[in-house]
Amino acid sequence: MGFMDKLKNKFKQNEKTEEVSQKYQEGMKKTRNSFSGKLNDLIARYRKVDEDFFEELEEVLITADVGVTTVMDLVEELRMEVKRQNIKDTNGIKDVISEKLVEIYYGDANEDSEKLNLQNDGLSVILVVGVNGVGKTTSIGKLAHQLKQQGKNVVLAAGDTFRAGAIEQLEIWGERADVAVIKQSAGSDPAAVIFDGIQAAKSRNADVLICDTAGRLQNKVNLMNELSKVKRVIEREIPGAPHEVLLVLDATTGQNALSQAKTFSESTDVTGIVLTKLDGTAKGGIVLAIRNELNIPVKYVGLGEQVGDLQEFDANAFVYGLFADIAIED
Ligand SMILES: Nc1nc2c(ncn2[C@@H]2O[C@H](COP(=O)(O)OP(=O)(O)O)[C@@H](O)[C@H]2O)c(=O)[nH]1
Ligand SMILES: [Mg+2]
Repeated sequence: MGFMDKLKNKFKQNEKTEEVSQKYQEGMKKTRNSFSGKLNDLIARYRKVDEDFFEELEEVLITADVGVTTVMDLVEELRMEVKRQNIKDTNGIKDVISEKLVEIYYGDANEDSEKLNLQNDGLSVILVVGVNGVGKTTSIGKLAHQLKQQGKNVVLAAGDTFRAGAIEQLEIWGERADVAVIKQSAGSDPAAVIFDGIQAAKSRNADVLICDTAGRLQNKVNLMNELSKVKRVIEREIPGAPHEVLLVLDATTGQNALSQAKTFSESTDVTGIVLTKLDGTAKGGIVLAIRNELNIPVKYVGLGEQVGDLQEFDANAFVYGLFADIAIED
């Protein structure tokens, strides 16, 4: 049985994973159409797996934003695997590619590395950072909704006091998810809002506090200082917190997202990535580049604008979403 069939069976085994796999297939339509189209074309033209095939494959992967370093690693692995399995024609190659993509995603990490790090007991604090417009507030809203549905007591802190309408936007999500939103007036000190949020979360015996922040990149030094201050307040109030610092990146910005990740991780300990708008790009390979080149796990992906479109990242569902049409053809 090929790798894609194995994945399909795995999803079929329980309704929940089948549903998740469906979400990925829909959300990754653009990437799949572009990537699979090119790959099919390559396979049809070459038939034989040779050095020219690998070179063109490298190009296809780089066009999908997989990232040069990751592509080199991947194709090297493929060369060895093809030799090991004595694969001569391009027919069997898709299964090998999909399997290697999953392998290269996880590297030495285990499959639980994407799970949100929440305390079993007491308050967990999640700090959400990222530049303007990447989808921080939206993702916080979606996440709050999911956690609430899991029976958790959630509080949100409106730490973006800078952007016009940011507080109201978070309040709308708060109403939708039926969770409390702690705020001050626009322009106030974000660290003071987060401080209030912590006190409110404590007095309400909340399980999770999610902190929104501003993301003006025009003044990088200021932004990083502000985030450090917010983080210090959290650390001081709750030992061991924040339990997660989630960096939100917009998948449609491609390699730019990668450089944002570098900037942020230089000044804050980013514990996980939320990669939004995967549905809006044909270059979803960026997930692999982020994981492999930054060594930060992608914890969530945004596959659309609806509440249910924020999904825990799952490399198997991702790769299946990338190849699903091909697998059905086969
Ligand atoms: N298609 C799509 N749009 C998204 C996704 N996540 C966020 N958005 C949209 O991106 C825009 C900016 O989001 P917002 O949460 O305000 O970004 P923030 O400035 O980082 O807080 C909004 O119009 C969102 O609806 C996603 O996964 N898919
Ligand atoms: Mg916002």
